[in-house]
Amino acid sequence: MDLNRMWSSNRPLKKSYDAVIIGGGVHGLATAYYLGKRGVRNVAVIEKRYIGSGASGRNTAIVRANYRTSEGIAFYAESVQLYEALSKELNYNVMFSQQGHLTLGHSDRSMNTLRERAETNRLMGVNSTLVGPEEIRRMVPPINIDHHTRTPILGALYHPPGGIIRHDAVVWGYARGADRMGIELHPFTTVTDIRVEAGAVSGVVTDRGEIQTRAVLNATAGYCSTIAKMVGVDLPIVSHPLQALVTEPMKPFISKVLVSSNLHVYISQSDRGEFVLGAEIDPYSCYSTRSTLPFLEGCAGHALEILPDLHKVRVLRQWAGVCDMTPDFSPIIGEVEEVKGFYVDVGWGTYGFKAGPVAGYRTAELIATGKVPDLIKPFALNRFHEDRLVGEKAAAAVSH
Ligand code: PYC
Repeated sequence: MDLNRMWSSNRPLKKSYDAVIIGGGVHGLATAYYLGKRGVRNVAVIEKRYIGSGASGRNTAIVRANYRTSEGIAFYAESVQLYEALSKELNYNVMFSQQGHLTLGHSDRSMNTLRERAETNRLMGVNSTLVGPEEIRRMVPPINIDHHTRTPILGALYHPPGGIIRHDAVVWGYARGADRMGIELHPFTTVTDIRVEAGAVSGVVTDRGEIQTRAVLNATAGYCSTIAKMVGVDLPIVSHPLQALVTEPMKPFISKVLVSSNLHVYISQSDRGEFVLGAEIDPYSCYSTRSTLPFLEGCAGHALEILPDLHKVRVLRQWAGVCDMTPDFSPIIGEVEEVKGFYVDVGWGTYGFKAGPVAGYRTAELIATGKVPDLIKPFALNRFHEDRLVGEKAAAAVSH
């Protein structure tokens, strides 16, 4: 009997698949799931560790679509729509709590940026408005709107559809859904090389044997450059740690996601009552996922400027993940021009989890049909050679 209740385990690797997905996080699993729904089911998902062990299990589970560029807004808006329907789609409760998302501005400069985002969001049909300090306090009574602080709150970008989700449930739901369609999940399997013949992918070498395939998707986070190098492709990516922490659980205290565009801190309260906090990426590039005391001090200090009543709440746990940053703070999605059959869904910086459904849905469409969906065209790798950047830095408030 298979003791793993969610999906089949310990399957042998087959000699060939129609597609091999490297990375068993939300992006790889969502792509597998939507490939399955399109009838492409001879697919293997290869994951180096356990399912959901990378960025998918390390993020702070914020979902929103209030980006800056028309390309980014359209893309994330579809992701929010897919998230809204996901519990029903997967028949698995992903606990999407659309409680609303406030990006606080503490300077004229940041208020101008938030105003520009509100306008562009509305033009693209995404619900975002600017609100003032009194309205913010009505929504979040414990917030400190005192004007005499170092970083007074001048206003906020309010995005009602934004919220938080149970990130493990999303991963498990997609994994279970893919498994039920016959797609194979292979955790604890390491890809050591990718075979290329006459400019096209021909196979994948793993520590459990070699597989033939004509389609490989690099859906990894943290190590996407290492995988891309296996086919001779250099990605314009620098990896940085991103840290987070969770406190002991409290009674319901805030019912909105709070993000500060100047202090680079974000705070939400989970359904269990814990406060989940994070900060900007660490200022150095490395692959370490060790937690640090300076992060704890800085993040707690910034959070207390916004919510002083948290001062006696105890921190339970810290953790970190690795974020792949691109020069324009947008992802890289599509088939790589130089190597036929090599697809990437990478460069997700600090904004990957919220994009899992749309990235999976559209990447599956690309692999299954060979046609590039309009929504992912702007994120092709060649934009860096063609001067077509999609600048999202101002809307990725924690990636500076
Ligand atoms: O982009 O909303 C975001 C985010 C929150 C935490 C990390 N990134």
